[in-house]
Amino acid sequence: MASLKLYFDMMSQPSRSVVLLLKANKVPFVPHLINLAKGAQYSDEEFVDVSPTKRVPALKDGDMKLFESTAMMKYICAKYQLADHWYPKDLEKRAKIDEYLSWHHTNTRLAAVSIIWGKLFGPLLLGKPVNEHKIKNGKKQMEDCMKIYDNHFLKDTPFLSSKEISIADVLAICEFSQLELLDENLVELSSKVKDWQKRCVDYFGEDYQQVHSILYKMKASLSKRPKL
Ligand SMILES: N[C@@H](CCC(=O)N[C@@H](CS)C(=O)NCC(=O)O)C(=O)O
Repeated sequence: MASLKLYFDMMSQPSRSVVLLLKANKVPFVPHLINLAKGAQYSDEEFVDVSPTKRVPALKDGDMKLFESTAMMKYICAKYQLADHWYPKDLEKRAKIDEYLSWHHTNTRLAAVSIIWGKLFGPLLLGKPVNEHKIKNGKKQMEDCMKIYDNHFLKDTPFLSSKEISIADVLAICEFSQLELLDENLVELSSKVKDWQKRCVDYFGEDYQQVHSILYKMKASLSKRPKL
């Protein structure tokens, strides 16, 4: 039996990142679903013991417990000796991947989360009205992010600050995919970002589709509802 146990919900962007990395590298793991919509992050005692923040993803490997998707992906790269491009050993290359990983949380993720909660999850899950202020701020931040992607992370490279795909790309594409739940014209991605996104999706092929199947199902059911 696999030693690695992963606690996740596929509706969670960082959860999808970790699952995608594991699947793409055929690393076996024991899945433990945490249904956030049902509050399992609070009620599942085994999970709460592993993740003191009560957030997914989290993992357990023997006695080792870990939360935070980026820490987990780095651990998986080292423990399972994944191909170097995922998280290069070369100091400079690694620093550039770390640069994206650090930037991601307060930029791409913050912008995407503001938009998605303002427009969709707030009304749908919490019964709140659409929050135009949140959406406006998120869109502005996403526009700023596009400039950094175009002029920095994707300036001269097909993947984020790298000639080859890495855990930075995994983290980023699983955040952008959440925006697919929204109307297509709500968030404007730059053409460079769209091309990079397609490159990543093509790279992962069936694994990407599998990891996102729950999102596609939700998108299909949302399309049958009156627009918010
Ligand atoms: N920085 C964390 C973010 C984890 C996170 O925000 N997880 C969300 C789902 S995407 C969660 O578990 N939320 C549950 C809650 O807030 O109750 C990571 O990258 O792992």
